[in-house]
Amino acid sequence: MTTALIVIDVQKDFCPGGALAVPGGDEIVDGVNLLMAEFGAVILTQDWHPAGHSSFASSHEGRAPYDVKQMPYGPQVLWPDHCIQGSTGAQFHPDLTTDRADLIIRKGYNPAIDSYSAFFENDHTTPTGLEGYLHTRGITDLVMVGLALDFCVNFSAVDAAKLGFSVTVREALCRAIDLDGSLDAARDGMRAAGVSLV
Ligand code: VGL
Ligand code: ZN
Repeated sequence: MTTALIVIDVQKDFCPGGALAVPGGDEIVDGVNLLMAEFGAVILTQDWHPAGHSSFASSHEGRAPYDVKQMPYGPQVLWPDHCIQGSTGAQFHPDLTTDRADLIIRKGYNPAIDSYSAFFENDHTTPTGLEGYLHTRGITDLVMVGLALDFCVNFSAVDAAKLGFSVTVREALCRAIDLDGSLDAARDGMRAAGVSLV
């Protein structure tokens, strides 16, 4: 059994002062750095959108951030512009230890589809390649931490469990956006998928 630590989207735009700040997002950084020492494999994810991405409210006439829009692949929350490729906001939090990362997987680069999950775009079909990477390394167990608990951590954990990985989410090293009950719904969904919340 090989376990990997997956650190989700610990980026400037998801921390206080960022474009899509998750309350307390920066508070997890020191703990995440310490946790890395316990794992033989560390993988970081990075939200990485082209300018004008379809998940941005600014890309849709008459829409405001946090509106929900029906997309061909289902409902999509419209976000403030965030994590634009090459921007300062897309950078990892400056205190995050990135040297330990074996792999940095970027997601959300397809202009027409958002990708909360580290495994599939929001159509739940288009893969990022992470599943194959983990399988070929013989990794069967995953521990997940990061931002935001109710969006990208949630979608990544549920997809991983559905793919057959054993998944643990360390809630103390996550922070949530909590939009209209999204945190409670995420917890229920993760538990139903067989994710261990500790
Ligand atoms: C995320 C909203 C939009 C996340 C990414 O990392 O949870 N949330 N893009
Ligand atoms: Zn995003």
